Amino acid sequence: MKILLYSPDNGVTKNFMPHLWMFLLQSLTPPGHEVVLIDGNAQPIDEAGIAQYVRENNIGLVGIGAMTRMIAKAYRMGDAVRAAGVPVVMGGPHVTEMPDEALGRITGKRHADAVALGEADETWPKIVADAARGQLKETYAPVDEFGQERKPSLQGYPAIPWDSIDLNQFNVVPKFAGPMLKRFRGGWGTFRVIPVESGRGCPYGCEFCTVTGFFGDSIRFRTNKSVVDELLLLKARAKSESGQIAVFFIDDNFAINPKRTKSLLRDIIAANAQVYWIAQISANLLRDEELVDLIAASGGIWIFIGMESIDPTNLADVNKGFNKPGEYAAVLQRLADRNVFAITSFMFGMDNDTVGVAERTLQQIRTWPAGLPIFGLITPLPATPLYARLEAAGRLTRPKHWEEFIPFAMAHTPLKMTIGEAHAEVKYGWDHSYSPEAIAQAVRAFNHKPLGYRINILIARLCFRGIYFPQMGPLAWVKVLGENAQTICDIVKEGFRDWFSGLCKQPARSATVGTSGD
Ligand code: B12
Ligand code: SF4
Repeated sequence: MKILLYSPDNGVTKNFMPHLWMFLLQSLTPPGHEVVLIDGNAQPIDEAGIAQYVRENNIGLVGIGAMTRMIAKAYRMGDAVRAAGVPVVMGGPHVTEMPDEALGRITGKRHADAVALGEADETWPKIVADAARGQLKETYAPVDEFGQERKPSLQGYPAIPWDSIDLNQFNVVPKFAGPMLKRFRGGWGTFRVIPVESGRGCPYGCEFCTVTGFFGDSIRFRTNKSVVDELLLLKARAKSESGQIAVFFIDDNFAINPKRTKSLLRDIIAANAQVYWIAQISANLLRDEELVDLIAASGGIWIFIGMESIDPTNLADVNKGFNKPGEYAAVLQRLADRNVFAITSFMFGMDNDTVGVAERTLQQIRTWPAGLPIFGLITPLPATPLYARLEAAGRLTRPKHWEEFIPFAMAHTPLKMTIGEAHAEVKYGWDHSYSPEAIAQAVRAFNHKPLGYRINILIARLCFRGIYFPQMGPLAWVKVLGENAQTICDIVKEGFRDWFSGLCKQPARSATVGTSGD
């Protein structure tokens, strides 16, 4: 049987990396079946296109996975595939929380023949076998022989064949620049961000987060060896292409068990498996100096920190009181001292937020080492405690906000400001962090460091800008590059100066970002 796995785009932002679930399920597919992947972020496709694709390619089963914000598109694509006579199975966080919606038990409009609830590592082979026999069941749940929920162990995690997977669609380096950049600083002919998971689960139970409910508070890890082997494979591939690979450790909270994280990082270093890497770690776990040392030594360059708010009352309200705003500066400095920088994520529209929250937050941010601040609105995702609380209080203004995804739009009324005011705060945050002046200032903050750091922050800021400001087509990019021309020119001039002086000297390994091995 030929199987298509499809991940929809959200039509607004572009993902910079592929979705892991597609490669994971592909690797877990029993022999005898062929699996093809379409990620809508890289290969945009519409309803007519997918219907034509499944017909022309003799597809026997389509698997669709989506987060809440992509679910409306996922349903439309599922409808088109089913109308073409091909069965659809859906999985991922949204349909796990709302299986009846996908199966048409609420509205009568059915979008999927089957739904895979929760983690599908063990149910996927069964789904494929049932589909091949034409006997798909409606729901597949990860349960043991006694019907008790069973979270898959990650000890037998499959080897994802990253060395042979076609990753052309996820190359961030424009085609025209590739051949020239192949020779730049150890090879930048390609640059890709690849998702790798080292473990699953986070027990913290923040009120707005689906992770604790979905992956459970049972934390599970892959063996250090399987993670290290995966990194070595990726590193070898990057080298063979004269390119670069950065790994995004997509664990919910990469250092949730600091002892284990440290042992993994030590093994990465011992195996010379360092690549540039990014991970999500909560601020409280970054108090540990030894952990931060190992992060830097093993290739960590960006750490995503869910700061959420600088107001302890807000944090307590959403069960994230373990975040201590008073220590944010020290945490970020500890990272910056080791040349590791932070993506700091904030949510506005929280219950204790009032007008001016964005400026108050920016005042704090300006005192921290420069990084990548991002701003969003607190969003009631289905099946979260936040959703239940707001529903009970009658505060949901768009209880089914996912039926029509609107970026950066509240779905409930904040307590101390209006919805419009909350939207304005988010805009203020982005405007003042990603204007050409703000970008230039962030780049200047790295003036005392080697050029690699300035290139890193410039590219990252230009890309992250696109999370809020429409930046989808080439024209939008031309505009952004034009607006930031001065900063870009300064960096390019300095790069050429470095390059020429490098030509005159004995070749030496230049101090670029992080500690990626070679
Ligand atoms: C990496 C990641 C991202 C990446 C992008 C995704 C990517 N390219 O990988 C980035 C950083 C860009 C991102 C952004 C956002 N993310 Co995110 N992200 C994650 C994260 C940490 C890991 C995803 C992952 O790969 N997991 C590992 C894989 C193996 O798990 P999985 O995807 O769930 O797949 C398993 C099952 O669900 C199932 N499955 C999944 N799909 C399918 C399909 C079929 C057919 C079948 C059978 C089974 C199946 O099988 C898999 C194996 O068990 C998750 C949290 C988490 N741990 O999952 C949040 C998560 C998915 N993100 C979330 C959110 C809310 C967001 C944002 C909206 C945040 C924001 N406010 O901006 C944005 C939206 C991005 C967008 N595209 O519009 C929520 C989604 C909740 C929901 N109900 O939708 C999650 C769950 C985290 C949370 N805090 O609750 N995210
Ligand atoms: S620490 Fe992060 S992953 Fe864990 S529950 Fe809170 S928001 Fe979710």
